[in-house]
Amino acid sequence: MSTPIRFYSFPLSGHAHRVKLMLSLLDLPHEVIDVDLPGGQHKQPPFLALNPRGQVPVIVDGDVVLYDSTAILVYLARRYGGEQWLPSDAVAAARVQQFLSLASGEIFEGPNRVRLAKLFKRELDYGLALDKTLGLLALLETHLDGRSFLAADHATIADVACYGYIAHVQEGGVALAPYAHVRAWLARVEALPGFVAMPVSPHALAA
Ligand SMILES: N[C@@H](CCC(=O)N[C@@H](CS)C(=O)NCC(=O)O)C(=O)O
Repeated sequence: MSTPIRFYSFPLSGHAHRVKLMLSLLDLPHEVIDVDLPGGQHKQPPFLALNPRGQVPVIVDGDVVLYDSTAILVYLARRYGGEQWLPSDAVAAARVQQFLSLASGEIFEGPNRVRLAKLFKRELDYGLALDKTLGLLALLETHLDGRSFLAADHATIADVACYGYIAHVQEGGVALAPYAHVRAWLARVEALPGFVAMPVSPHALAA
């Protein structure tokens, strides 16, 4: 690789953390560019030229510009990671995809939104987001009973995609104590070589 990957991020973004974690697990040289989300930098033309959806994360790798966290995980795994992170076998790949969809669906609607409500005081239906979060955690608790990782017997991008918002769900007012299998899975992800944590929000520390 000639030049480092440019990674447009925001420190407290769980979506951006997926990319940060993958870059670190793969030990890929990269340059982090923090985007001023509170200041609206992501809705200005220079950033919209990179991502017309006006969101982080974005990566620029040579002439490849990509947005959307799970799409970026697919790219990094295929280009730099090999079979382990995203298998090519039809069934194994589909099992990974099930959890990328979960990350963009239920995790977005549940753990992401309870955290948005509590930490960032976003006006949204907290009760609905909480219901979705509890349903999701129950589903994961059952799924992880007897499994080490989400989509294979080793870590894949499914685990990378799902980790951050589940690990930080307590910032959204949801306790992880009742979910022993989920907590054991989080610990297994945290033990991976190259693991990097998502920062705890100063608001959460003050609460
Ligand atoms: N589907 C996108 C969602 C990204 C997303 O929601 N990013 C948030 C930060 S966590 C953002 O940039 N929000 C600003 C906005 O939507 O205006 C992904 O997976 O990357």
